[in-house]
Amino acid sequence: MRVAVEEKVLSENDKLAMRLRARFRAHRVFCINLISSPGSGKTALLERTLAALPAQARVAVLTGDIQTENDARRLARAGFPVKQITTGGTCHLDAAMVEKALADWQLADLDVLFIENVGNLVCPTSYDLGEHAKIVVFSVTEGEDKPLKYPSIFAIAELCVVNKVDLLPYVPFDLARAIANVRQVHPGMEVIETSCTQLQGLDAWLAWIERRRQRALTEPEGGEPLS
Ligand SMILES: Nc1nc2c(ncn2[C@@H]2O[C@H](COP(=O)(O)OP(=O)(O)OP(=O)(O)O)[C@@H](O)[C@H]2O)c(=O)[nH]1
Ligand SMILES: [Mg+2]
Repeated sequence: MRVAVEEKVLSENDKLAMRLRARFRAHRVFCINLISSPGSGKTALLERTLAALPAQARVAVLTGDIQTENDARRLARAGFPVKQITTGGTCHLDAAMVEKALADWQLADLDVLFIENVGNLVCPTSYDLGEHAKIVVFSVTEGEDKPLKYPSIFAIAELCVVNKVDLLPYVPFDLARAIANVRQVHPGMEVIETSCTQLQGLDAWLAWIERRRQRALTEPEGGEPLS
């Protein structure tokens, strides 16, 4: 019974996600969905990303949280449109929440939409938000075994950002083993090492976004090229 209900909820989500994907395509909006454990640095990475962009960049952020508007407040300082989605207990964002949050935004005004999911390495994995790519952020304080313990998100994400590498001298984290574990779950997965405090790896991250955006514009998955 429980399985049947979950399947129904998921398929309803998939329908809404398809609708969102079509809207992103129609307006040439590149959308990425950042997923990680609580505290890995999703908001910090987005703060650094927004700070690196020119003021005229056409970007916006939806940030999900169970409680509080803290992340939206942090991100709004950069001056781009930011909206908090407070789930009130739900451990992931779903496509209905994203659709509702976008209702009073003009997608035609955007080139990139960042979605910061609720801090959780499990539940957000199953919910399509119509994004082009899921990205997993994995910080060096979490232990190098996490890709093996929570393989689904590492299998489905297109990119793994290993964050907080400035802390490597202070934590027992074997970076080479961690990356090997990522690639055991997802052979060939791209990995970018970042430090949001020491501003390391951010150029590679920004370049990845632009490369992936260009790919989305020219070779959309399962559809006509964006016109
Ligand atoms: N040393 C170090 N600290 C970092 C780095 N990135 C983020 N932090 C710190 O880690 C803590 C959590 O960062 P957040 O950006 O709030 O993490 P988050 O993934 O958005 O957390 P949730 O939204 O609660 O899931 C904050 O105190 C950040 O300042 C980093 O690269 N190095
Ligand atoms: Mg956050």
